[in-house]
Amino acid sequence: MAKITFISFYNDFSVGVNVLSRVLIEAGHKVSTIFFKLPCQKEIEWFKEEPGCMETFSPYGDIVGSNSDVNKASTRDIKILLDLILELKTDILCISSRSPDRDIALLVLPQIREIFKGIILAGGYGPTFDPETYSDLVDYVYRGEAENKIVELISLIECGKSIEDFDNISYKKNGELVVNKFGEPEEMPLREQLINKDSFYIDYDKLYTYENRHELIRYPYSYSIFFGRGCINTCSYCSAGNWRNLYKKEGFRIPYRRNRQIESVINELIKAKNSGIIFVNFRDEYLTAKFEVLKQFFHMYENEVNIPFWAYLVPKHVVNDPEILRIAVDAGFIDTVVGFQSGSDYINRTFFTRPLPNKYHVEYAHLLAKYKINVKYDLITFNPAETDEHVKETFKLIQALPKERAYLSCARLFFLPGTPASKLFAKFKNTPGDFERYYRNTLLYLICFVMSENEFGKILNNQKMISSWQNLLAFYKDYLEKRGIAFPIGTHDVPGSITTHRYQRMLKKYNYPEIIVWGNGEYYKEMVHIFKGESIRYHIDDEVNGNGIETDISPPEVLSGIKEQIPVFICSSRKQEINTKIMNEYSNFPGKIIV
Ligand code: B12
Ligand code: SF4
Repeated sequence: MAKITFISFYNDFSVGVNVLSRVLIEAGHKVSTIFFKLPCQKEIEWFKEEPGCMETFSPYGDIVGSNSDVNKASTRDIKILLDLILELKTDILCISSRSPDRDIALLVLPQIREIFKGIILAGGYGPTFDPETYSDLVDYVYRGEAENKIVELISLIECGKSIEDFDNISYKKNGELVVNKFGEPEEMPLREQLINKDSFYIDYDKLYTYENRHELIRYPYSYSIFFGRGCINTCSYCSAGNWRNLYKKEGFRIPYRRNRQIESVINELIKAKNSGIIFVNFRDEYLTAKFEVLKQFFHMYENEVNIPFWAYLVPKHVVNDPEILRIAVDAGFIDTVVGFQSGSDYINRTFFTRPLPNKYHVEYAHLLAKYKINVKYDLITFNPAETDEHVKETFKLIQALPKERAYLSCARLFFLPGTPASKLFAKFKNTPGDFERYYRNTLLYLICFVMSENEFGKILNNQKMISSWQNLLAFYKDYLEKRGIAFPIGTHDVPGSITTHRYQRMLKKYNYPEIIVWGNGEYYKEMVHIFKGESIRYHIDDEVNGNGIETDISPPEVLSGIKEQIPVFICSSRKQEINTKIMNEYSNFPGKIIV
């Protein structure tokens, strides 16, 4: 049995590490995980000439940097990390990282190398696409998927045998990079994850354990999962969509999608639900399968999981068959992203290798609006291939989008290694002198989003305004403030954001003969109207000075006496706590708890 420690950078959760941890623990190893630095986004004053991580724009117009560009590891952070590695008595260290983690890897790995005498392995997107850099920093790089290889790999290392001939391994020998061939990938990757309580989080000079991670992590009640792996597109700037091409170069044809068995996904989610999770993120490139399979999955999800979820659906599939969307919404679909990237179909086709015309995405956006889905529209700015005409096409696109429950998210074009984008854009030269123009265009997109066509036309005719990003930014901020415009994020914290309309839909669909409502505070007051006309067996308000509603029974021991399948609707800012309380204290309660 080996003592293995994973290190993941700028993450608070890693499906890859969780999957590998399960496989290793089932094989008898002891596994710990260290999340070194958490995901971080901060406003910055100006663009970096060469950002190490993606730069984006807040919907309020500010420039936002991320991760190592804005929250570098301090000397104290690193000291805590080194001490922890030694304290855990690690035998084998497994680094899991992405390309933008390069800076932190270059900073931290040499220091780890000095104090840690065991074998260091590195895997994930970063080392897979850049074995050259990583093989100088660690003993061995593992490229590609590892769930069917990791146990054998670790046991060879444990027995002191060489892994130099092992498939997918890269390393430096006499200064030369050795890159081994790939082994057969799994037909059905992404096994069930293990949520490892032996996890540590280091950020802002402090160490947190799994138990007190809530102090650091904003949404510890959400769960990330994959229904399957693989994208049906291959956008030029994306590593996930080009994963299949990586395998193709190695002689393996993997299908566009490799979906897990429905039962395995549902079982994993039921376990997550029973542990108190109240939000699910499907991290699939697209949550997609044959319609019949997807339909069956959403039905099972609705019946057995029924937690609101975030996912990407395939716009064209939904437009061709809107029934998919209806079933997804019934299951709990409440939030998503629609990627437009450019308003020009030509730019999307030629430079982003995204062949689907925008009209499908616009139609999809209208369908989403019909179902009150929260949505973020993605655009890529700083695109040197775009002319003024393409920028105008983007204005037109923005004007055609539904605006309710939506916001515009602009990101600066960013080249990831292993993706074709850098070649496609190679002939263009961007200089810092261009940054002001790009920023002005981005601000105009944001302004266009909140204005009528008429109003926006006037802005475009105002030369003084549009020739200065400072003027545009000041005008935009003032415009938002005067009109009280704020942009929505789908969260349990605000009733109208994901809960009110979802509950309304369920009440209508199921027409329950009786319900129980557990609600308190302002949260409940805001949504009480939806229960008008319902037959409510009990109103539960367990706040000592509950200012929400009249209380029939308090405290809610009443639940323990109920034998019928009567649903409980939780309308409270303490949703997670109440949900956990019902599960722990009234575990025999037969009804559904609807979060
Ligand atoms: C979820 C996710 C996130 C989450 C991560 C936390 C979480 N909750 O899981 C969040 C939202 C934080 C995130 C952030 C970012 N992400 Co992200 N993210 C993803 C996503 C959608 C899933 C990752 C995943 O779980 N994959 C599935 C697992 C099983 O795969 P895996 O991690 O690669 O692990 C497998 C192998 O790589 C290998 N492996 C992995 N680690 C190790 C270690 C060892 C030792 C070994 C042997 C093997 C091994 O085995 C695993 C099992 O097969 C991917 C896209 C995708 N579909 O993969 C993008 C992706 C990983 N993200 C990406 C990027 C760039 C980012 C950012 C860093 C962008 C930025 N701003 O710079 C940001 C961080 C910014 C921020 N502040 O939020 C890129 C990475 C590309 C690259 N070349 O590195 C991806 C691929 C998307 C893309 N555009 O192509 N992300
Ligand atoms: S659709 Fe999304 S996940 Fe798929 S290749 Fe394009 S950007 Fe990547």
